[in-house]
Amino acid sequence: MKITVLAGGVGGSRFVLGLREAVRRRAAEGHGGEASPDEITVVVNTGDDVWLAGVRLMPDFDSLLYNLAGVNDTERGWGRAGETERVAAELREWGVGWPWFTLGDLDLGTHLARTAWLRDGLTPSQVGERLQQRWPLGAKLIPATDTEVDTYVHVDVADLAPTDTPPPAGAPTRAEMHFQEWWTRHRAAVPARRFVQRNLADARPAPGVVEAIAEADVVLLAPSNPVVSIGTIVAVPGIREALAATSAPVVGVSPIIGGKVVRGMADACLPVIGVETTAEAVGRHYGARSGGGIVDGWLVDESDASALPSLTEAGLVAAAVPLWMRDPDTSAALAEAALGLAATIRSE
Ligand code: FO1
Repeated sequence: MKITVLAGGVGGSRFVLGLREAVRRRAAEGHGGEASPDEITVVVNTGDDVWLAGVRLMPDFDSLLYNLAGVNDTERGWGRAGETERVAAELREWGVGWPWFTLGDLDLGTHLARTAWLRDGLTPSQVGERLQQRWPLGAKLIPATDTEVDTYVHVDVADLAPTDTPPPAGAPTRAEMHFQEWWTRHRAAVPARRFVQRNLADARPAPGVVEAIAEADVVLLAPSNPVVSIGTIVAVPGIREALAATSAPVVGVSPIIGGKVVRGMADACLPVIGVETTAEAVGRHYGARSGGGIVDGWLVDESDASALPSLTEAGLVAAAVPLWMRDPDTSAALAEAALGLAATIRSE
């Protein structure tokens, strides 16, 4: 079975690890009777990507790469295990990069390799192919687009530098910063007024992305941030259309449980696009494909089971299952539940 997942970094990594575990268990039990082994393709968000200290970072891609390779730092939730920061200390002395953003030595190895290959003329997706050859990941990673569609956050100057002296007449009231500064320096605490993706109009799906969606047997939306991870993937011209057109059932997993974000800062992003921080509101936001949306199925946590009738009314095939991913077993169970809902939809 060909399974294609749209995913961001942190929530996405856990879900994809669970999906890989579920696929491995199915293989051990004989693929559920199917001849061909299951294949996982992950379409990865590139909105978090940033140029910093002269190197190109692709945080969500690297999160998935490191997690699937088993070399990720499990405490911090990003970067490499066993990391050191000798170069980062020097960069701080030189005043290069961001003092609040740590580029570890091992991690810099990845960014230097990526930047060297980009300077040799490779595209980001070709760079990604080379990077993932180093470890047997059990899944294929493709960046959503080869165009640099970095997410920028618009904030009010007044929120950024609170002062009681009124700004000089004509001074700008809005400031724009890269998503990574908003997230790592300000911890999303400065109210975002708008998210803007650079070069979006010129962007096209990276090679293999449309095929991965069109030829899939199942398409899954990981429980990633609906605005700055899933939203930024679907905004790439051609990807929403591919989701609408695929014959595969499309099943999404809510990143919100009981009105709270599972991890990350979806609650700082959803209000910006006028969506309530609830499992139901996000499901409606994605919308049923039968009504022009992007999903057929929607998984919510058991604690949100009361939303099922209205989600069904909105045209979604909804189910309530345990959504917390605490370990490989619970993550694999969630992935199985998503595959199970897809099978139900396909059989309807
Ligand atoms: N997140 C932080 O909170 N602080 C950091 O210093 C930091 C450094 C960093 C370096 C490379 C990288 O790939 C990711 C890094 N992250 C850091 C995490 C990053 O902000 C997240 O992975 C996502 O981009 C946001 O979901």
